[in-house]
Amino acid sequence: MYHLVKGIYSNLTRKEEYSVLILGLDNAGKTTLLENIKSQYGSKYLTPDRIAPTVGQNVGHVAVNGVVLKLWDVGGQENLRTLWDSYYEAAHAVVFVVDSTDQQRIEECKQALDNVVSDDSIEGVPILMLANKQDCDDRLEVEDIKEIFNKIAEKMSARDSRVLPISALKGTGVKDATEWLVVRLIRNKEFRPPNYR
Ligand code: G3D
Ligand code: MG
Repeated sequence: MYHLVKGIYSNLTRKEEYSVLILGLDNAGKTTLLENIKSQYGSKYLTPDRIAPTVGQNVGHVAVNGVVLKLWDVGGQENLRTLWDSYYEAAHAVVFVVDSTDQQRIEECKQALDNVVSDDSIEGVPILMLANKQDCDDRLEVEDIKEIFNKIAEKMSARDSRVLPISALKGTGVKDATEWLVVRLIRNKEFRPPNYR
């Protein structure tokens, strides 16, 4: 009886969990974004001045609109980028963070995103591009970033994709971005079913 009740209870309380991969070049703001999402949705917060370059991976769980997001912040240095594809099969969405102030590396950034969207194991998965550091004066505007990434966006036409402006440091736009993501994750759930926890 205990097991039956426990089983029914855990069925009622189990939550859908979606894995979200946070990718982008090193210094784009991935770890800052993860910490900001955790702070806005009530997970333990690490202050931005304690963030060191990510060598392995950081993982955070947050509950948003009735589902759980498992956010993976994978290191973005060149030698770590080859590891990204080992995460693709388990990913329900990709967040690609762009440093809007780093015009010098925009080509490298395009190449990195192109590699991501060209990977078969991630086909059909929603992709959210975030034009980060929009609080800085020397930034590219979201429209410029859209234009730069237009060619790649054409390859993504069959799936949900979007470019949104944020400041991961100040938290501006982060909730809108997270909520956009949750809607798309749920919409895509037959194609890529969630895990249950
Ligand atoms: P990464 O994890 O993608 O490598 P980090 O990037 O999150 O470590 O961020 C790299 C640097 O960019 C950090 O600065 C961080 O504070 C800064 N940063 C991240 N997001 C924003 C933002 O929205 N606005 C501004 N102005 N800065 C941002 P430091 O100086 O600590 O290296
Ligand atoms: Mg990092």
